[in-house]
Amino acid sequence: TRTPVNVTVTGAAGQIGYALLFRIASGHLLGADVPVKLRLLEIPQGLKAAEGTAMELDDCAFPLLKGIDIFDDPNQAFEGANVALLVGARPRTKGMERGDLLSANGGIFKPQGKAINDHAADDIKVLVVGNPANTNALIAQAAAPDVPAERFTAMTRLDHNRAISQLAKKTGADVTDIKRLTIWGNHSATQYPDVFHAEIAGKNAAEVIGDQAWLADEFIPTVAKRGAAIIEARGASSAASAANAAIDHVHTWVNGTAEGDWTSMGIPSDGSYGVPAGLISSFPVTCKDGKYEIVQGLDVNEFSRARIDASVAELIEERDAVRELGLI
Ligand code: NAX
Repeated sequence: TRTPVNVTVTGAAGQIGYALLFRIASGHLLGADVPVKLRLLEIPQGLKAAEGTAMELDDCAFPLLKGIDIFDDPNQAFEGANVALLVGARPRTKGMERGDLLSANGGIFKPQGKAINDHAADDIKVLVVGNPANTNALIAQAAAPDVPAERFTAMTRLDHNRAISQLAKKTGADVTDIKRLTIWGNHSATQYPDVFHAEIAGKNAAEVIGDQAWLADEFIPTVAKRGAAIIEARGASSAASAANAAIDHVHTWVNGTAEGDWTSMGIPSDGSYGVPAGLISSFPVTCKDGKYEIVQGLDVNEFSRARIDASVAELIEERDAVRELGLI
């Protein structure tokens, strides 16, 4: 029998946590044959609710779930972690300046990065979901100098999945017919969903759509502002779809991308496509044997270049701001 994989989830009592934990425990994160142990991290006010969720997890009698431990100390929560999902973050509240937001999140992600550095397993893989996800990932990574930098990733898979769904709706294709879509840049309103290399049932997506105005005026803003549209409709931010994307991100990272396809992940840039090295930016990636690689050699047209550059400029500003604050 396999040794259980330790999965640490922060913000476990939040709404994404509630949608996420049951799917991890039922085998969707790593595979239907991989036993897991959950290590939940919350702030003290969240512990009671996390205990309630743990009771419900017990009540599912999931065959793969081999234990649940709950902590309010990151050093304990990340002990032996093989996978860490950093979901808990400080949301922007009314009147909060960007600097305040970044420093509040620095207060969360810097100690968590240090705890990962000091306590996680050697094969630790980190996904940051909590916003601003790319820059929070950068803060955690900077605090973990002994962990290979490429183990810190940020989630743009929800944007990726949203873009696939919008393309399927527009063209009448099945979501499974859409391949090689790319989200570039920051997980924010500046992100760039790129269809120029995407395929719909084997044909170039941009040619199938044939309407650059739809891309610029409908598709890109719909994908980029989907989070706000969900809040408007549900009265709460995306939770189950965000949890689903986190599951997809880690599952793909661990188990690989399909032949001929790729996915989107926020990862430390190696300088590819003119994105300054070290920034955590979204790229097209293939995954194999638990490692990812940036898809190389794509031709970036003018339309795409301007939009990638704008999102990367925002990431540079965020990086400079957290540098200024001494967080990296
Ligand atoms: P909730 O407010 O429901 O839950 C957050 C939980 O985190 C709370 O239970 C809180 O007590 C806990 N928490 C806060 N600080 C913590 C700390 N230092 N250690 C451990 N736990 C801590 O938010 P939820 O809707 O679950 O969203 C979580 C984060 O995901 C937010 O930052 C949100 O902006 C972000 N999102 C990111 C997305 C992405 O695509 N990257 C999409 C969905 C979501 O908006």
